[in-house]
Amino acid sequence: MTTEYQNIFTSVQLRAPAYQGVALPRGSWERSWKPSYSHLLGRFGDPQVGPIYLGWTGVMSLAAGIVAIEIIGLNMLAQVNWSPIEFMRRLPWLALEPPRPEYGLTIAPLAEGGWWLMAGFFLTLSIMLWWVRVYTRARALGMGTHVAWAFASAIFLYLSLGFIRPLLMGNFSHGVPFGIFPHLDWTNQFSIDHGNLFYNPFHMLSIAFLYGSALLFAMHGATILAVSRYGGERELEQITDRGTAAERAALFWRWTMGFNATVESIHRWAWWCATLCTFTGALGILLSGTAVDNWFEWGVKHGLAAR
Ligand code: 07D
Ligand code: 07D
Repeated sequence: MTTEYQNIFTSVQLRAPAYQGVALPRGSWERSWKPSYSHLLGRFGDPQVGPIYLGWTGVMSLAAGIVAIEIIGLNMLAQVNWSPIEFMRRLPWLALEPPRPEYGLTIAPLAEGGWWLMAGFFLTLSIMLWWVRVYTRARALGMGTHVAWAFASAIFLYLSLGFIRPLLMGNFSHGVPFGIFPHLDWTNQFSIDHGNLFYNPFHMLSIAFLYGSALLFAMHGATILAVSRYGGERELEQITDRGTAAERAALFWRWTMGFNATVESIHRWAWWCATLCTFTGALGILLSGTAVDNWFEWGVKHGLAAR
């Protein structure tokens, strides 16, 4: 019996002299961490670990992130009387809540929402600095900044939920609590408060892009794995010379549905689909409670829902 080449689980474990990466522009930091190889990591991705580029924005982002997690964690720990066991046991239900409505957009006392404001500030700082890092690392490598703009779309949703919409509503109490299940309760309550989010057309669009992203990723991942026996995963070569793998992948879809993406366009579809998921989502959130109070009533008015 011959063994078929299957690669849903089989990974290629490359072992070549450790690659340091291209030369960096003047003014850059040295890359740290002597490269090593990990078989375990090689099962998920590239087995070479390191070097890593730290840089100011990376270090500051991590520092701000640690401060945010520290504030959230210590507040949660205080709620369980500083008991580490209770903290672990009740972690999924613990929360650092935003200020109560009477504080509006003012700075609430620490124990009454002030810590939430501070954690939000440091988390946002951390995320923004990480964005700068993503942007500048791409530039330093002479790449496009596509990753940074996709990330910016997710940040736009995060900021809409926790900062921009509360500002528009004139009250920080509209922000999202920091907590695992509490943020789900908040999400559920948001839908109830605005008369069923399903009738928000931007929630619909966001869902379509979310499902679309999953579908595209499944199709693309499967297609490339299916032609990797012909070198299909070597994308650069496949773009400049379609060769047998990309040709087959294209033919498969042309024969299956009459039309096919190209090796290049599939990534454009993926980028738009994923980026628009969070972008349309953010628009839907910003409109809720500001322009439209109740999406079900809005749906009735516009012929989407019947009473
Ligand atoms: C797999 C990449 C890795 C990232 C991971 C998340 C933290 C939070 C903080 C204990 C796909 C790391 C988690 C750092 C720890 C504390 C205080 C990304 C991958 C593994 N949510 N949400 C989750 C966040 C919102 C919703 C899980 C963040 C909105 C629903 C996780 C944000 C709304 C469900 C989580 C955020 C909402 C979840 C898994 C920020 C509407 C789930 C996430 C910063 C969009 C699912 C118990 C995941 C779950 C879930 C994190 C915002 C809805 C804890 C950081 C306010 C309905 N969310 N979420 O895998 O199991 O993402 O919850 O905006 O069912 Mg959420
Ligand atoms: C949260 C972007 C911000 C994250 C950032 C990451 C860290 C951690 C750590 C690396 C996810 C920061 C990361 C800090 C780093 C490590 C370890 C993206 C985020 C910057 N909904 N719904 C959506 C569905 C219902 C509700 C979007 C489905 C109900 C609310 C999505 C259903 C009610 C909101 C979606 C469903 C409700 C949403 C999110 C089905 C609740 C939002 C897209 C089948 C009962 C959000 C316009 C996303 C939105 C949102 C799907 C049902 C409420 C498409 C499939 C009716 C309040 N819902 N939903 O990418 O944009 O999130 O709405 O029932 O705010 Mg919904």
